[in-house]
Amino acid sequence: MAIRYEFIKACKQTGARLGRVHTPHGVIDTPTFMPVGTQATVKGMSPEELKTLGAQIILSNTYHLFLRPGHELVEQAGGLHKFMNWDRPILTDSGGFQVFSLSEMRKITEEGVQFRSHINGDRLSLTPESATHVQNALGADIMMAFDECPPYPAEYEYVKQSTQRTSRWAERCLQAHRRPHDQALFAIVQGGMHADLRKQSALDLTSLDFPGYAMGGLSVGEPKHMMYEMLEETVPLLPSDKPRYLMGVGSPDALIEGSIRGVDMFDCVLPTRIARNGALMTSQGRLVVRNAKYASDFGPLDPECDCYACRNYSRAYIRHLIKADEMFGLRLTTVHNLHFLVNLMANVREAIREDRLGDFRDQFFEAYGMAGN
Ligand code: PRF
Ligand code: ZN
Repeated sequence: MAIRYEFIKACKQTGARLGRVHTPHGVIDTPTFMPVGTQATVKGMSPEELKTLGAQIILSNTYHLFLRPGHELVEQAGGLHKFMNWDRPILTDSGGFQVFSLSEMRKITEEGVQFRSHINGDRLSLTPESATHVQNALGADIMMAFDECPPYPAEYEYVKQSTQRTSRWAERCLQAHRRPHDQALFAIVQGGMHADLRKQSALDLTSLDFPGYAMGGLSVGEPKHMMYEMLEETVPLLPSDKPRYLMGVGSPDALIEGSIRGVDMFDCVLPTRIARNGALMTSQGRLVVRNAKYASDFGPLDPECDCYACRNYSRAYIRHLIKADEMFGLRLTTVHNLHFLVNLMANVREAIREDRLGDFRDQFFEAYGMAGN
């Protein structure tokens, strides 16, 4: 087995779990947040900076690397870790999501997905087999099964057919997998917002014995309470001795609520994307540093943060950099937002250890401002 999940304890107040995932490139403390490095780089960050802020695992994308520079090239370089100089764990998403959000003229069949490259319009396809082989060439510690993420809202009958096909695809991924000894292939539970389809998906996939399970198809525009309901329906059906990953979720409130419902891993472009618009996550809630009211504010982005940006630079300076289109401004806001979420998860783990995650949630929401994000 490529990875091993070590359960440490459950929070007596909430049931959230504290654990560790052991991978070929080191240990991940869970629950964890994974910064997204879509194109084999977390935009603007060096691997050293990511380590300094405490990131233990990053995510990259099959879809993007398949299109450019090509998985053969990454393999020639010695794999993704070596290519990008990141020696800690990496997870690659399968492309089954990005192909739907980015490419044009997609056509889904039982075989896979045909689409046109969003870069040059080339006619391409991904199948469960090719997505698996591309990920084998990239060489991440954790790779994802090729799935379809149905849109929200979607007709029950469509979601049912799609979810059943995703399960058949998962089995094909498992068959095609060439490196089970050093790459863990996770299955992805789908089922839209339908509890019965989610449960069936979880049952079908858990019968196949994957080393980990993800919940996909959530955070696609549905209200948050609905996502939490779906987690409550699904997580209890997943094996307790394997990691559980909630895909594409990264708002602070959802990281806490997801942890409480038994999720171990999260990823999202949110912190890095909003950073590039000058938006920050702080202990007092969202802050848009571009706003005029910060023009002569010489305090840090977040008075409670000890990241590199907050220790050394003011809101006024960072606002100036962003308004003047200086790259350094975006690097500082990115450092801060990533630090904020990585640190939030360290606080969540500490609270689980001390059986007080419920209190932590209440205090956090009070300071962050209601539902927040
Ligand atoms: N499937 C895959 N990647 C994803 C998702 C999914 O459903 C989501 C949904 N939030 C984010 N990333 N393969
Ligand atoms: Zn900071």
